[in-house]
Amino acid sequence: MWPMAWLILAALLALPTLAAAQEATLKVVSAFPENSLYVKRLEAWIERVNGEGKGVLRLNFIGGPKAIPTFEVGNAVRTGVVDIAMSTGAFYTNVFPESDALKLTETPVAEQRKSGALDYVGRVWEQKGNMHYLARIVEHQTFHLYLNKKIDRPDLTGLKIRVTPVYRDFFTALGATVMQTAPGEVYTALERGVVDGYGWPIGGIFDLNWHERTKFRVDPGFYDAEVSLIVNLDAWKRLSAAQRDFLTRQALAFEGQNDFWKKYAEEETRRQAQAGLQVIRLEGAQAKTYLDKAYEAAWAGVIKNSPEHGPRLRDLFRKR
Ligand code: 173
Repeated sequence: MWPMAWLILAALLALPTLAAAQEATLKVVSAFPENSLYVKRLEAWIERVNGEGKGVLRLNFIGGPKAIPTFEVGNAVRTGVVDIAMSTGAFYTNVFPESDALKLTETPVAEQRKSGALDYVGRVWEQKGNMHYLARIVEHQTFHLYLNKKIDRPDLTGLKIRVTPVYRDFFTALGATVMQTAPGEVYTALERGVVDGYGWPIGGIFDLNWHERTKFRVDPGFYDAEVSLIVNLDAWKRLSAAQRDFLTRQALAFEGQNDFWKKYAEEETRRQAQAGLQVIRLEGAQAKTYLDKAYEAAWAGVIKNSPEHGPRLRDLFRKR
């Protein structure tokens, strides 16, 4: 009887520690500003995950670029300063240059999962970034050039344009002088007239009031905006199989909502027109030159920076 009582007592004493060990808490940051729609959707997702994950997993949202500056988020994930980030490849080319290639996918992420493209991505992210690639939570958003000076052909000579690695090679190939800033610095750059325009997806220019300082949008759009969840690989491996499974299912459910972005693209196009933004529409041969240059310049950049993975990624990302 007594040994049994001791056993029960020992089990009761161990309970809190066991429970604590069972529920993992992961620190999450965003490379995008807190007032962006990306972050609002992230926070809603985190709330759902925490509701359903009681006793299994807890996500603790630390914040946006005020917590970790946009272009340092990738290294924070690589080294484990944070466990999870919502970011885009262009923001962590300082960790490994292949990251920026995700903008060049020509098929939806659901197809990339079936074709094996995302398995390849996963291996590169693990080996070169010490990251587990969890899910793509933004797609169906073409990038655009927004301007305050009018152009009538695909030539940006004499214009200064705000970029990230997403647009750098393309806008440079069109003759622009480029200046890199995080999203959080775009408004001030426009306000001070430091730049004549900027690159951004079709959706989101109202989030930080850039529409107040924008006259034109150039069509057609190019590439496909990518925002993803990436996890520090050591933190990922520390999770139990059940925790990894739970997080994967939650992230895939989030990714499964990406059709939202199709409707959002239409809404934002309308909203821009209502706000008085004028469209500079390149057509026919000019549109073709513009788009060909966009893809040629970007792939040349990716392949130059990664002769090892660049050509394979181009092959895997192509529409079949
Ligand atoms: O900051 C940017 O213009 C950028 O690179 C980006 C990438 C994905 C989504 C939105 C913006």
